[in-house]
Amino acid sequence: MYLLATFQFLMLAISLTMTSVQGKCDCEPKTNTCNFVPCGLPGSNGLPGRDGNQGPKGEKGDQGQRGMLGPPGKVGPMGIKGERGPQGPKGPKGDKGGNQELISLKAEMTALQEEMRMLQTFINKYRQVMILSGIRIVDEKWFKVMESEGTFEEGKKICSQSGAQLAAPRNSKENRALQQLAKQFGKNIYLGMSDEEREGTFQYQNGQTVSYTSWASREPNGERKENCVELYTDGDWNDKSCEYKMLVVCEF
Ligand code: MAN
Ligand code: CA
Repeated sequence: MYLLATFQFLMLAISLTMTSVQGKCDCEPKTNTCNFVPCGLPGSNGLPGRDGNQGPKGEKGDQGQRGMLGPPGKVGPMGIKGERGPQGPKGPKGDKGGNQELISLKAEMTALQEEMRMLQTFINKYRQVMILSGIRIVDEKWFKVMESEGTFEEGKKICSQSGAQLAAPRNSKENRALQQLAKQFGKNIYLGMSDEEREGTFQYQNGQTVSYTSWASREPNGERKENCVELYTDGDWNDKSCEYKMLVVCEF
């Protein structure tokens, strides 16, 4: 700063000297002669000027130094499958022949027995509910008490409308089921048979001659007046006129 100020002072002094030598003079216009008049002492140094404008962009610098080592890259793809290895050593001795199979068969049987027990429980409950509803199952035959009572002809019609026919027991087991229904509902039942076509020969609805019977003593005795058959609540049969109103039981 001190050197700059000294330099500036010197430059100003030189400049002022030059000016006074070249033209700072009082000339006589008429004579065209000059009289040198010595100029005053140089003034004191002025205040420094304002900062100049930003200079132009510098030239491109030299290449920098090599950077530090970067982080490792991502894992590469899986390699190709290797070759099959050598055969392993011999395994331990197996169980005694058939033992394992027997154990698994026993477990399977126990599971099946449990399933059977549950199914039987289900069937028993189902049967109980059906009995209360007037349904009895004997082997593959189902007997069902219908809602309304009727004569022999009405009974036949009611059953056929349900795709069934009037119940006709073919053996003592079926007869017993019907007897239980008659007893349960307190009413006699018309059976699906008659001797209307040929007096004295009772036939099923399909025309076949009746093969199983359970006549009460001294029955049938009605001859041409009693062509239908009723089942008493004790399971015995009686030939009877077809016009009474009885419990209608169909077989499916
Ligand atoms: C009534 C009727 C007959 C039946 C006799 C039995 O008269 O039901 O069909 O044979 O009773 O005593
Ligand atoms: Ca009779």
